[in-house]
Amino acid sequence: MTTDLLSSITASLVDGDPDLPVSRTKAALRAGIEPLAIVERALVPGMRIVGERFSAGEYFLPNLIVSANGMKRAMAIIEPELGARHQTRELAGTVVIGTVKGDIHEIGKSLVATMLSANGFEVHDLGVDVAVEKFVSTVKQTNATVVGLSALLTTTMNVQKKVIEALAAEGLRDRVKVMVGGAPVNDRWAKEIGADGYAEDAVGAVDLALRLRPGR
Ligand code: B1M
Repeated sequence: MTTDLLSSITASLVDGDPDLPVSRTKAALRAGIEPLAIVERALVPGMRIVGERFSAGEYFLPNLIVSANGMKRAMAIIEPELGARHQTRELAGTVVIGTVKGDIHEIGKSLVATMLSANGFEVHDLGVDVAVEKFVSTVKQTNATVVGLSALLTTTMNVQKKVIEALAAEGLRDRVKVMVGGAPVNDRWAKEIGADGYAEDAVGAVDLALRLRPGR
């Protein structure tokens, strides 16, 4: 039954149904399926298929928008459940996160932010299309020890480098670790721009943020 429910969530996202991703996500939670399993085994694979079809010219921008809205609405139901499972944990650290300037892709970054906060981090989520200066000023204000930069476009990856340069210019580079992620980003890019680490997905981002804590 678990597999059937998860597959039906994936199918509803791929089909672009406006309501089924939400109602089936609720049904899966009611059936006792772990929220993280719903994200990783149903919602993320659904968005991956939508992206592949878009790349292949089978889907168009409106398809992306409808599916992304379905995913966002389903995530709004899952996020409190993810958080509730870690209510009592000690603060693991402070993270400033956002999608870089010129890039409005929100879902992956928000998932990373949710997972970090569910794992005990205080998270300052700056949203999308975030200016370089905003990352710098928020790191200063919050005394964050980790900054997370998401980029989904090859054209905006370079802004990750600009943020790292701006942090260095402000003398903050020694006290803040930088982690980068997003579909076009990889370990090699992270090294090339002087980031402290790259994570492929939200679970990896939590592991990385834990490893990047001061004194580790
Ligand atoms: Co856009 N888009 N999009 N899009 N979109 C991609 C990224 C694309 C790969 C689609 C394609 O062509 N196959 C392509 C980029 C090509 C490239 O540059 N290489 C693309 C394009 C071209 C565009 C536009 C330019 C389209 C246009 O207008 N012609 C435009 C750009 C707008 C802009 O940003 N300025 C655009 C617009 C949009 C929508 C607005 C319609 C919508 C976003 C809605 C929203 O976010 N509210 C959208 C969507 C939905 C996608 C795809 C289909 C799905 C993205 C997504 O949400 N995935 C995407 C195709 C794809 O990625 N396969 C695509 C699900 C999400 C859970 O995964 O975001 O990868 P992801 O996040 C993962 C990991 O990457 C990682 O963990 C997350 C969880 O596992 N991760 C991190 C992410 N950030 C991290 C940070 C970390 C660590 C890990 O540390 C800090």
